[in-house]
Amino acid sequence: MLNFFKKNQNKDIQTDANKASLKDRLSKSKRRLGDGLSSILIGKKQIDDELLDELEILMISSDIGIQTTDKIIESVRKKASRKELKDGDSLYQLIKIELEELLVHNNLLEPVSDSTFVILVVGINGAGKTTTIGKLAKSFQSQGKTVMLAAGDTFRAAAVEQLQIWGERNNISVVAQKTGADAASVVYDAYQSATAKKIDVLIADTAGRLHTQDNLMQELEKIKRVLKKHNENTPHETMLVIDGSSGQNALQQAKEFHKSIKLSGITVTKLDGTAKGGVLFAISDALNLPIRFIGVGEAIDDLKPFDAEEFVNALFD
Ligand SMILES: Nc1nc2c(ncn2[C@@H]2O[C@H](COP(=O)(O)OP(=O)(O)OP(=O)(O)O)[C@@H](O)[C@H]2O)c(=O)[nH]1
Ligand SMILES: [Mg+2]
Repeated sequence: MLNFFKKNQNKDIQTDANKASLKDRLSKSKRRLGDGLSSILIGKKQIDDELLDELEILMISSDIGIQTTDKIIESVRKKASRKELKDGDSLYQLIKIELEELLVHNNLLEPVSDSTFVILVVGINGAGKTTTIGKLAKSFQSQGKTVMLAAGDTFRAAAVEQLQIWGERNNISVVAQKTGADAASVVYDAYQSATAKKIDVLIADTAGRLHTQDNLMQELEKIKRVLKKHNENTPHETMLVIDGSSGQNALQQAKEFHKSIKLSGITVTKLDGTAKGGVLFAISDALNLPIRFIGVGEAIDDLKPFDAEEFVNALFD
C-alpha cells in the first residue's frame, strides 16, 4: 500500500509498460487455461472419455475448482452423448461460452443513490484493499463524482496517515480518528460528514482480518449495523477484495466472508503475475455474486471494471 501511494503521489502518468493490454496482463492465466485448453482440444476429431478426463484435469489445475469443473464436464458429457458436439474445436467453443456464462451477473458497480453511496471494503491482510480504494477513488473522481474516504483501518498508525497524505495530495477528503479508535465510529463519522457535504461516494477502508477472527468479523458486522441504523440501504456495496494469486484460498475466503457478513460484490487483485485467474470462475459460480473490478497491476489505472466477455476473450483468444 505504501508503495502505491508513494508512487502515485504526484503523477498519474502511465508509463508505456503500464499500457499493456488486458491480455498481456493476464498472460500467465491465459497460458495455463486458454492455451492449455486449446492444446488439448483444437484439431481433435473425436470427443472420448480420455479427452474429457484430460479436460477435467486441466480445468481443475487452472483453479476453476472441482465443483465448477464437474458441472461443466457433466454438461459437456451430455452434449457429447447426444452427438451435439462434433469435434474438439466445437468443444473448445462450448467451454468458452459456458465459462463466460458463469461470470455474468450484474457486474457493473454504479454508485447511484439519492444520498451518499457507501462502499464498505473488506478482506484479509494484504489483499489489496487500500490500493483498490485509492484506484477506485481516482476513477470515480475522474467521472466527475465527489469522493470521501473513511480510514476504518484503525489498527496501524501508518495505515491512517498514508491514507490522509494520499487524500490531501489528490484532493479527496479522508475522515480518520486516532489509531485504535472504534472502526464503526470512524465510518459513521465519515458517513455523517459525507451526507452533510452531499458527497457522491464514500469508500470505507477496513483493517485486514481472517474470517476465523470472530471479534474482528464482529467489528465488520458492527460497522454495517451502525450504518444501517441511520440508513437501511447502506452500505450499498459490501465489497470483498481478494488476492487472485492465492487461488483456491481466495475461493475459500470469499465463501467465509460471504457467510459472515453478506457481500454484494468482489474485487480480485493481483491478476497480473499469476496463472490462477481461473479462480474467478469458481468464485462467481460458487457465490453467485458479481465480480466488480479486477486489479492487474500496481499503478492507478490498473483497476478495471470487470467485463465477463472481455475477460474470457483475454484468456482464450
Ligand atoms: N501486482 C499487483 N499488486 C497489487 C495489486 N493490488 C494491490 N497490489 C499490491 O499489494 C500490496 C498490498 O496492498 P494493500 O492495498 O496495502 O493491501 P491491504 O488489503 O490494504 O492490506 P492491509 O491493510 O495490510 O490489510 C501492495 O504492495 C500493492 O501495491 C494488483 O492488482 N497487482
Ligand atoms: Mg490496507
